[in-house]
Amino acid sequence: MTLYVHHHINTMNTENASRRASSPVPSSDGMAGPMKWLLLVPLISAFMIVPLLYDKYFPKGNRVDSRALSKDIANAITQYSADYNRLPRPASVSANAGADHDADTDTSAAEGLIRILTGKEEVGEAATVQNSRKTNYLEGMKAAKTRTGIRKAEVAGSDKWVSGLVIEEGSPEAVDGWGNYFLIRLDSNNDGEVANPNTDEVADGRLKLAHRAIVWSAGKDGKWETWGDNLKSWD
Ligand SMILES: [Ca+2]
Ligand SMILES: [Ca+2]
Repeated sequence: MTLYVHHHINTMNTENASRRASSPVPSSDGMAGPMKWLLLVPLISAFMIVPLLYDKYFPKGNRVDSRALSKDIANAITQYSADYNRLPRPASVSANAGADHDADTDTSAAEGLIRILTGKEEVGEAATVQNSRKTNYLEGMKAAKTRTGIRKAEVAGSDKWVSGLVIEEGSPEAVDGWGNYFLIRLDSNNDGEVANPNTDEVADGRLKLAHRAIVWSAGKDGKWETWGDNLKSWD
């Protein structure tokens, strides 16, 4: 064994010697140290960049996405109300609601709000169609991605999609970065403001928000009541 190793080292030395001999640039053994460090630079860079990229595309990415998506939906509702001079009325908001209170809804297919905002109401619904011009107010919203992890949230959501608009079998919906539906508060009583759902902000005295519609995500923990990680369409 010792003999073999010795022989191997000898072979390497011979190879190095011949390489040095054929090299046009004079070289010395002193170069080996700095060269080794130079080779480490890309490796060290990779070790520094990979966690940054991971942060960018995973936990933090979901936060950025969810905030942007909540703003897309809030803007779509505002634009719709400017065009039609009324707010969209999702399934859980009855026809005569809104006289004295604002309404909460979400971005599930069952509520139908996203269907209205994308102009995809059924022809058979002619009498109740709310977006007769079929304007797609969510045209700029990104498409949802296929889920890869397991959804751990307590709130309702999709088992198949995350982070965007889901157009499937004519029942569009929208999900946040963790696959949960966004919650929405509409200014159904038309006084130009809604009660602030954020208990942290309410504690600071910010009771009302001057918006026709506000949209928020339950955040990474999938709980509406924990506002530390929730993502909001306002500010
Ligand atoms: Ca109101
Ligand atoms: Ca939360």
